[in-house]
Amino acid sequence: MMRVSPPRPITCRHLTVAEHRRSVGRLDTRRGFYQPRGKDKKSRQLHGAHTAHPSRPHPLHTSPNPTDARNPTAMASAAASAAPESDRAALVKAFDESRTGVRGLVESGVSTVPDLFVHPDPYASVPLAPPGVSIPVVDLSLPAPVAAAAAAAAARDWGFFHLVNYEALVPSDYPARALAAVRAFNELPAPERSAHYGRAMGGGVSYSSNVDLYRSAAASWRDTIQVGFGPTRPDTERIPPVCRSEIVEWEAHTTAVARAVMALLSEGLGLSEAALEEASCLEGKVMVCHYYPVCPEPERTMGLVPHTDPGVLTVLAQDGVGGLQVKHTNEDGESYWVDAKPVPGALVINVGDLLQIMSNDKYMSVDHRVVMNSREEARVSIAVFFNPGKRGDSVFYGPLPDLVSEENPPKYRSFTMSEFFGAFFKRDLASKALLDNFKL
Ligand SMILES: O=C(O)CCC(=O)C(=O)O
Repeated sequence: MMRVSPPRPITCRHLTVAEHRRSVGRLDTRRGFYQPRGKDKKSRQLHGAHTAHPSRPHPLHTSPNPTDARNPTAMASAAASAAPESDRAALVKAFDESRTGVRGLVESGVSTVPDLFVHPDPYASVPLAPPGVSIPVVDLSLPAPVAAAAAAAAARDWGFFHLVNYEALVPSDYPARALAAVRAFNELPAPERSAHYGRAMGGGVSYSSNVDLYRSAAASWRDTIQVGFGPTRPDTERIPPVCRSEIVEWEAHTTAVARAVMALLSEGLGLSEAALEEASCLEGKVMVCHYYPVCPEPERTMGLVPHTDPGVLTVLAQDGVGGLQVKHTNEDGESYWVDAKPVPGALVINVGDLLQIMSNDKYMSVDHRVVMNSREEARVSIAVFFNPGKRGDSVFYGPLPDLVSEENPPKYRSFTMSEFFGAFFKRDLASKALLDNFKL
């Protein structure tokens, strides 16, 4: 299953000096975003958010009046910028009913971030990492015991790592083909996209903006195709044709990668390499294909708010634009956000809440977020969340029995998957403490 080559001494990669300089430059730029801004709310409402982009005519701008009822995207964009706070629910609805997502707002020519999407001081809470800090790298071509030790250390200390040299498991044109196909869908003309828009997971597939749009305090700058691949298979005909075969193929390839990573992480816990797979952790899977459109004011919104993933393991492919950040707490107890800078050919792997529970806190599920950092290029990422597939009222999950003893008592009670996901869906993405529901 894994290609074996002579051990290489380094499994954790740190930034080069040139990369440090570049990242420091970027961090400074981003800090500069906190500087006082020329435009106050009123002037934005008067001049900014529904100004048509003069150099980019768009089919949605056929109406000279942006509130023309035949032009729902322009209506949503005008409403999103001009109505008072108390009308937020109506704005959310108008935006959702435009059926073209954040990409539709950009197409309509917004020149500022509409109030619906404004996050209060989005980048101020935790500092950015000092130069030289980067997430670990695990090399799948190393001998299994070496790779397992590296994966276990990364899962314990970071909850995140880059996975490299997995090519034995994935055709060479992936994940690039899948990322390009998702981009192609999101860059179709609005009427073609909107034909697929909807929040219901009909046949296990949906395309919408912000899964938690109606629950969150502020919307985020992204649109998402979501496909539930297991335990029930989706009706793949519902996946938009322009990215259908690539999405279906990528699911098979990520499953192969997840199997290999779960084997390493099982070994890292001192269990048999099949332990997590035998607990059905490869059988439940949801793929989310995110599109983060270009943003006129990246400093005022977020791509994805800080959150942990609820499941066992996430396999993420990202293009070269960047924006994913991981919260890390160092040995001195200092926390900061670390850029998970795109590494060519690498996948990002992270531990979810369920794996933290199953490992009895040996592995950590950590906060991560996506910052908007590009006014020029839209970002695409595809995450596949792996969860236990065996469900039902008599199937319980909790710390794996082989990992608990009198000296190492369970830190969590056991629960069914319906209880677990019930707790997850009650909260908005940003709220913490899913784990607290199950702590002993
Ligand atoms: O787009 C990304 O890089 C992260 C996606 C993610 O964290 C999520 O979907 O939960």
